[in-house]
Amino acid sequence: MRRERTQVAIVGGGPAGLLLGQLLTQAGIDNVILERQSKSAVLRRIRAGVLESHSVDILRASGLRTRMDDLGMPKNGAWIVWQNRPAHFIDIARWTGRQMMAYGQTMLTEDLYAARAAAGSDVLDEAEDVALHGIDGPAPHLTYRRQGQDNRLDCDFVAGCDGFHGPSRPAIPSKLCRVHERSYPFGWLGIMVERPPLPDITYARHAEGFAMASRRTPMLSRYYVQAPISDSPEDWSDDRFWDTLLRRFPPEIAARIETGPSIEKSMAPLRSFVTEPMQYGRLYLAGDAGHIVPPTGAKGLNLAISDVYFLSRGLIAHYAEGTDRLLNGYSAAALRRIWAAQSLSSRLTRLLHVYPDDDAFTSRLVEAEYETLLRSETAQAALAHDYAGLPYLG
Ligand code: FAS
Ligand code: PHB
Repeated sequence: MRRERTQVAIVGGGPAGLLLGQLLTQAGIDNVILERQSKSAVLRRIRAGVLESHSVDILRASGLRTRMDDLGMPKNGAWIVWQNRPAHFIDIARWTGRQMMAYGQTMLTEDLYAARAAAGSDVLDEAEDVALHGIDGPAPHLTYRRQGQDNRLDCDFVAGCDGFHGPSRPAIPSKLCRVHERSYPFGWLGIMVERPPLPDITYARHAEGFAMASRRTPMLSRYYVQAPISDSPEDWSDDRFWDTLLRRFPPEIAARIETGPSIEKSMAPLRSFVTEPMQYGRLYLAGDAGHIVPPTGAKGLNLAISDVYFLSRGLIAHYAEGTDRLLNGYSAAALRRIWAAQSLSSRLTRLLHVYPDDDAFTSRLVEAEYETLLRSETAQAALAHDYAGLPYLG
């Protein structure tokens, strides 16, 4: 058993783990990232596409060199288009004075890997059987197997950034956790296509179901359609996908969508999930390890960034000032933004999707909700503030 030591052991080399590593390294705090997959497998993932302005601020302040300002696209908001009703623009620039950034998670993950390599500390990828030990005491450690070698990593703290299926959350005794969960009777079937995107993110609500248009670059578009949770990507030919998507957009917008062969196709289940608290002993959960939101509000990646912001401040204060007030308050600070994002994501998911058990009364209630949005500047401002994301402090 090879034995090493670090100050903060990070489980998971996705956006949360990588950004935490970046912020700790910048603060001179030694850290090791253990990632189960290969670097190429992590970088093949296609997920989120929108950064809140708060996330952009954190990334800029982190000293991280990203291509965000070259390849990203600042946006004033997003459109909702509703079958046979006027469209609504969620105008975050008008109501919050902020913009959002269309910049893909894949590109951000590439930037984070490059920054870590440039700092001379690679991610330990293909780390198998990562297990957490002694997290309820003062000297936790991890064990893992890598390149045929069994290893032990002693540390002061463990950051569980290992996503929904990782080992960190289950390391917290279930009797000490409150789990809040809701699953949805549908998923998002998504494709990537090498065609020019629509100018703005556009959510479509049709009697048949939801569809959405987004972007990654001026020549790379991302589209989604609501699909039964039992479907798999193999059930959806490109022709079936495009026919469904174009049907769910108003004709004048569908006419502007450039279709083509998909270069990626995947099914994302929708789930709302929060575990409380997000810390136990020397273990701190961040990102999808602690919570999942339906992608309707574009919050998943942004919550991972805000969790990491709060956790890094606590760890930096511990090492720089010897104070643990921020660490002790991590979970409460993170959960305030998490529940605000859960609320927005659930409301938008309800508004924009057709549920299999929707009766006529429910359908009319949902339409009335949209009518209020069209009529009321108060409702428009509230949605814009929620969509833009809670400020980090205060
Ligand atoms: P991640 O899941 O990204 O990363 C966790 C990492 O831990 C992974 O690399 C994993 O391999 C690793 N890991 C797991 N178990 C491990 C173990 N035992 N040992 C070591 N490492 C381990 N959000 C949006 O805002 N918009 C979207 O459109 C959107 N689409 C999504 C589509 C899909 C299919 C999924 C699954 C999520 C989507 N999300 C979206 C949410 C997504 O972007 C997450 O919020 C984001 O990836 C969170 O980052 P992490 O917390 O780092 O978790
Ligand atoms: C995306 O670009 O993938 C995206 C944008 C907005 C969402 C979800 C996903 O709400």
